[in-house]
Amino acid sequence: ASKTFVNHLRANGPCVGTVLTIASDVIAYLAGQADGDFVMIDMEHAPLTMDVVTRMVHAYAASSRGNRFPLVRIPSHGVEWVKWALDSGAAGVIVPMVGNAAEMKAIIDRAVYPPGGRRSFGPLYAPFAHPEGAASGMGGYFERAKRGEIALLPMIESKEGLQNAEEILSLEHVSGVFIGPADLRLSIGLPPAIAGEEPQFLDALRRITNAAKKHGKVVGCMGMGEQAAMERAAEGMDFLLSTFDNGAMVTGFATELAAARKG
Ligand code: 3PY
Ligand code: MG
Repeated sequence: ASKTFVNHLRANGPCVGTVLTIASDVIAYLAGQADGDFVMIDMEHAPLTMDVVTRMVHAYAASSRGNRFPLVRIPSHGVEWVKWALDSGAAGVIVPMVGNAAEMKAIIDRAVYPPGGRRSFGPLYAPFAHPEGAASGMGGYFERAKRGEIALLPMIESKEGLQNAEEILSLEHVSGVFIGPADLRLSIGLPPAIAGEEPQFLDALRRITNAAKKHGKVVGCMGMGEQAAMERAAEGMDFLLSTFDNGAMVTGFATELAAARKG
């Protein structure tokens, strides 16, 4: 099987990854040296420009030698975001707040080359995200895209999305789902948090996970810390976001300073 995010999850899941929020290709490169499976470069809740995101995709791909998967979370469904994020050569795109199949079909249109959709061709920067580099050319990228190797991951994180999870996940070209626990909780009347024990929250997670499994799609969520990661994995999730760049830096500094002070 080829090196795609979905194949990697199938062979190695549950997998863990890092949220990158700092506008830095250096940090993306360093993240690739750690033993994670993927990163989510977050344009939704961090003010990253597509220029730095493109360089972050390339830096992570280079330092992980193409064996790990740079995903980009775009800020909205707009065609510019979908196009630029994919044209970076990212292994996949995560699309926030997908509520129903009609919205998902519009996103598929933007993300998939004809005949499946209407994505425009011109992935000038995509070859730099692959170990063969620019020498692989845009044609190599087109073949990869045609084989369905680029993950398209809608987020289900609202009451509406929950109700329509089955129809969203049944669509061709949808690789799986990424659950946004904080927004999902807000939408069902709970305080925002990335984990919780309320029965209605756990039931919502179960319903989305079951919808994904039923349609043979992968499912992921935030899973910060050992306990949350273990719980989500036990619920059948395939990929978990378990660290943030900013939090990891504070923890790293604090741990080393505390050790030095003791020494
Ligand atoms: C949410 O929890 O709503 C998210 O989008 C997680 O990144
Ligand atoms: Mg969210």
